[in-house]
Amino acid sequence: MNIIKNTFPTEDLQRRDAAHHIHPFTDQAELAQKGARVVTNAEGVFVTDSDGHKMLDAMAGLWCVNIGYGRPELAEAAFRQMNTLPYYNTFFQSTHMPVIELSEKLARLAPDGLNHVFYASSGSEANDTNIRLVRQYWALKGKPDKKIIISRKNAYHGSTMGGASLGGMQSMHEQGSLPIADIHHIEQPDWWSRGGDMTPAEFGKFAALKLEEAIHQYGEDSIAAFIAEPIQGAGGVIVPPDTYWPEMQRICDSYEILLIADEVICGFGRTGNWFGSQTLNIRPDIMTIAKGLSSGYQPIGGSIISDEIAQVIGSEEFTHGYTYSSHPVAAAVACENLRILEEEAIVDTVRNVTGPYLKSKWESLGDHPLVGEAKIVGLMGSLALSPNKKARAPFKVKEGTVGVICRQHCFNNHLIMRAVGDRMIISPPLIISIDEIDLLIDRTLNSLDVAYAEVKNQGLWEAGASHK
Ligand code: PXG
Repeated sequence: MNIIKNTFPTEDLQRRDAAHHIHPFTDQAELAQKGARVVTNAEGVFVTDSDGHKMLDAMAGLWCVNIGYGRPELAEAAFRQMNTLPYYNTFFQSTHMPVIELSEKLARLAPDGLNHVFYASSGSEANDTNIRLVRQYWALKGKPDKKIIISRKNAYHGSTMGGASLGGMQSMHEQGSLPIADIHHIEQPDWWSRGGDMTPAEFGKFAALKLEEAIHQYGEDSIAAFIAEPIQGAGGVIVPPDTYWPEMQRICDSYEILLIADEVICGFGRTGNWFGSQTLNIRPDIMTIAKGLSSGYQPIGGSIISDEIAQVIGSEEFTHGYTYSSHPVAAAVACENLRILEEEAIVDTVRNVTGPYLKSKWESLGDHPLVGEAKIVGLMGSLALSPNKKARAPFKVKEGTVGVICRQHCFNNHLIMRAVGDRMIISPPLIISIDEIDLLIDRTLNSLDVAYAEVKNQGLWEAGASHK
């Protein structure tokens, strides 16, 4: 069998990588100097690098390896499918077994009324589908001017032209003349850094009302949809105040605006329910899915759409599709992944056992002197690092400096955690055990302690302008 094994010295691999491989979201020159971490294998919640370091992966890869690494059932499902039908498309009135089975499963697991799936190979592609889909939906209903999509600042919806436009990341918009036309961004429900003197409840409502203001500004007849992650992930695991989503739902219901819940991170158990929309009581018309759908073992994403939208869209040819929409191997692997999630009651365990256990430990990290706030829902959490928690103050030094220091100490402690600015975030595999949660918390505490000492030693313990 042709398996690519590591038999080379790490520096050699790093040099070859730097010579020919362009990494996503990476400063290539800096990486070429430092050398990439070469990951060679993984099992459960641990990944191992070419120097033999075994690290607890508190990010589940990129928020996706929900059932953990190393499940042979998924490899076998791919092998079986490749031997039976490695590829066929579902254009031109064809279909195949894996996609029939997967669509049926998704319709059963999704909230009531969402029973139809259009497939892609990623979350970005699925969100591109959504842009065309909602505009075509309104055109078919005789309202071709309903084209604008409202999103939020600091949202992440992908890297394609459409996905990055829906996203609210300024650094992404600056490259490639984005956003594309008719996409606008409103306030995000980030009380910690944007709530000023308001209580979280007041700010939640204030941020939600920005949608109503946008509707009045652009006109109900111009707005096709509102898109949002139930809980913002890549933006820093921003958990909205409790008052936010009920108000958002009311606004979407009162005006004729489709609600797209981007479940790429929140879906498939991450928040303790199958979908984040269920945890946050959201009733979407469309859900974007990817990542946990196959636990990252195969690239697959899609849009789960309501009966109403499916009926309207189905009245004419929808001139949209990717070569790998409904890929049979990806669909077979996703089916097997969903079988494991269901049969092993992994989502229930997150809701009733590991989620509550991690929550109590995680929230106690809020008492650490380096931590301003500790937030967590299910198995996605964040720590806002701050030199003055009462004032909710950021550090005076450039945003992200302290986050990078903390992240480096996490790596030194064999813990993979992300830093988004000065927020530390986690999203571990959903199969993490109680003992592994203890290890995660231990390593986090050690990393915070050393990071705190280093921040003080470097003279960085100084507050910038308060967020209050
Ligand atoms: N929507 C959401 C909510 C996401 O988090 C996408 C769409 C795009 O999915 P694809 O499969 O096209 O990547 C995502 C992806 C990070 C990071 O640094 C997050 C994502 C992707 C890459 C990096 O946190 N989320």
